[in-house]
Amino acid sequence: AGMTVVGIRFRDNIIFVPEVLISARAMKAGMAILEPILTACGIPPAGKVVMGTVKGDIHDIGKNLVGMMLKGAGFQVFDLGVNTNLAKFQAAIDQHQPDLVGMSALLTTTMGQMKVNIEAFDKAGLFRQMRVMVGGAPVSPDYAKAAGAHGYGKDAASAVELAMRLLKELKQDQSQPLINAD
Ligand code: B1M
Repeated sequence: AGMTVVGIRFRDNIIFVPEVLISARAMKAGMAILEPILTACGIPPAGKVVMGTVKGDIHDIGKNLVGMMLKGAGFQVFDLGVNTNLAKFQAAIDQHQPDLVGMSALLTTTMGQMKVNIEAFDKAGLFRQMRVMVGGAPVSPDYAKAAGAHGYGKDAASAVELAMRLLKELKQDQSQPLINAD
């Protein structure tokens, strides 16, 4: 709940990156104490997210903020780090079976990698089991749509709202029976 307040204040330009990083550090310290207790209680996470900065790109401040906020909202986050190629995303999807995959890009020269990855996920038939969200300074809602993403996050707070919405839509879709095209 505290990180939700931080996210909203950051979105509204009341606080800035240093304050968010300090809050994230405090949350991490708190989570280190709470995590073993929560695990022992068997409380399931809100959802699972695999995320990374795309191939060729080493910017990670924004991605880390988004990851922190998602953790604060109860998601289990598998962070693949920076310069993440398609094979690494695919291996993590195989291993963790996430509900959501999040991709971040800060360069106009690397954002195209999002489309390449999304097309590969689609080709592999992964959209029955997961949704894709994208973000980063050069990414726009129009680009996200053209790349085939299910959603675009402008900042860390909207990324959490988006993740909640995509998770809800995914669960609704999964509860519908598959229609046989034959
Ligand atoms: Co670089 N860099 N940089 N850089 N850098 C930019 C992005 C740039 C705009 C600076 C400029 O020229 N004005 C420019 C890109 C130009 C372009 O593509 N059009 C640029 C460049 C050119 C480069 C290099 C190529 C420079 C060089 O070597 N010649 C090089 C690239 C290296 C590479 O990646 N291969 C490079 C390197 C670096 C540093 C390593 C020095 C450092 C990164 C350190 C790090 O990340 N650990 C760095 C930095 C810090 C920046 C700027 C100054 C700041 C980026 C940042 O962290 N912003 C940036 C200029 C700028 O943006 N003013 C710049 C703060 C962060 C909180 O915001 O990342 O946008 P942001 O994340 C936001 C949202 O976008 C959103 O939520 C976040 C939180 O609100 N969001 C998501 C992000 N990911 C999301 C994912 C989601 C949802 C929302 O769902 C999954």
